[in-house]
Amino acid sequence: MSADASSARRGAATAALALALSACGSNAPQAPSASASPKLGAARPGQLLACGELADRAAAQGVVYTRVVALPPGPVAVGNAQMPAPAHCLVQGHLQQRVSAVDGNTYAIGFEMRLPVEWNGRFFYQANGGLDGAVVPAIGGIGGGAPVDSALRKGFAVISSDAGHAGALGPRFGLDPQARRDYGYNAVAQLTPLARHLITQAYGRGPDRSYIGGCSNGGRHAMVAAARSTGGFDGILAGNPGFNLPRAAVAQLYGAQQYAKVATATNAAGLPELESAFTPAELKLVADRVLARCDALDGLADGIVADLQACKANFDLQRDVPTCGSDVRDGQCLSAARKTALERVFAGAQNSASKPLYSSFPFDAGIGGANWREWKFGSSQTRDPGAVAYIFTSPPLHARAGGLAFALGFDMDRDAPLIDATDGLYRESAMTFMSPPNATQLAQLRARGAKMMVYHGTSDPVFSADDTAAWYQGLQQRNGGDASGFVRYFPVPGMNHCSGGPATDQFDMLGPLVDWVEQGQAPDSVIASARGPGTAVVNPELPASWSARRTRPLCPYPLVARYQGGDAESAASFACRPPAS
Ligand SMILES: [Ca+2]
Repeated sequence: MSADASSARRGAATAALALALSACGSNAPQAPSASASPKLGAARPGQLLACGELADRAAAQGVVYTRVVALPPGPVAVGNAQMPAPAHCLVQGHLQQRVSAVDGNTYAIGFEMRLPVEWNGRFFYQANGGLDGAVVPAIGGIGGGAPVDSALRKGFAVISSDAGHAGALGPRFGLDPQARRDYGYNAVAQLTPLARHLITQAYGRGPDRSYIGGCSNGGRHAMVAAARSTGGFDGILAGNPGFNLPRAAVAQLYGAQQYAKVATATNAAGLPELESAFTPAELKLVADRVLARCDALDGLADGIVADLQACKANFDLQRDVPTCGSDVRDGQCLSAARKTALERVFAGAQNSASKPLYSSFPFDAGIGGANWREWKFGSSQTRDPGAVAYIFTSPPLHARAGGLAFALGFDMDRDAPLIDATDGLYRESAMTFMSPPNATQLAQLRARGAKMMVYHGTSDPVFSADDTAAWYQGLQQRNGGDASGFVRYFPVPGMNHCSGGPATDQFDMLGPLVDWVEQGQAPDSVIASARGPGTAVVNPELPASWSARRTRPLCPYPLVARYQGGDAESAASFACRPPAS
């Protein structure tokens, strides 16, 4: 990227911010927050000095470079997408290769780093999703669905890793205690100094500013790094963060048990077919009734429930959804048993003593879609049983039958506590290695001037936006009632797990984060766009009544986007305001 292009992009970001500020009308400029933290200096651009000889220049004990190559500008394949990239140096390798004494497998922390020729002076740690296990191309996510830009294109030097295990192992890496720790927090701790070392050798100096970002498990990595103060990151971007991931996985198993009670079909193994518990029409009915009660509470019936807090007081599943007999499946009603099952899942997993095991979930407009179904009825009998059996329990429960049988046989009284347990071999519990040690204790972060932006789709089926809101409330309390001086949380109404759903799910949080860290411009809102017909990557679940390019301001919690009048498809017609009480 040329300096001119970079400057133009920054100009565009500033213009977007100005629009965002004007959208907030009389709210801006706000008084400095009680939790304001020092502003850090801006990064200075640099030039790549070396690529081919980097393997020699950056030689370090225990580090093996397997490929170092200069790449011209051009697309980089990321999954099914082609992301444009500037000329850069690609460095691939691994460190700390070892053979496990526990399972005999060979482990290493695999990584790649992409170092742009025209460097913006910044480092970005790309935290990946799922169980890790794959070195996803180091492009650097900026947040939201089908992002139109990347950290690499913005000029960051980006690192990505497999977090210490090969994907071919699936969840079985969890049998090795060190692989658990690497996945939980240690890969970030090991790779961040290596990335700084590579940057120093490549550009002649270290990064001026460092950032970490990701969604889902990547959001978890970012929050863990924030709370552990790993790596001294200046800016942290956490999307749909699974910061209580083992608890969320247990809640998934609890969900499977509830769906099984109302399933009407059986699979080849004679077990309940979870998909049959709720038809798409039945879940669409619930979403429609949520909209009927809650959509207009933000000032406009537009298919978006911006005031989720007010919705909690206005929507009642028992009252607002018609009840019918269990044999009626016309999509116009739910049986009493189905209501009970859904109510239990949304109230949150619990054990037989009614002790909460995870979090409640908010009723929202996005529960009728494919992503919601896939997580609730699919992952709860595939991914979650595997992760709980191999990675999150001490001792692991992998000797049991897996999959759906594991989910249905999981005892919420006897088995759920194993995510907090240790033994002679597994000396850190899953909650210890996977979660922030104290998620609301971010005093170090604040003191050194770091800033954090969190976003979460309120229709996320696996990590609850309620859990993130509760975390933010706790953070507020710990900071004299206002944490907005260094941490802001942006709920994304209707969005499912990191993207999709009836939502304006395309946005750039990284640009505003840099402006906050380096310019002291706190993000009073972030503009998000819909991905309707005609856009580059169409969101198939966008309601037909929406403009294909609808925009909305995402507002920092607890503020909500309230309609002020004007074009209903434009962010400029909304302002961030306190929720209705
Ligand atoms: Ca609305």
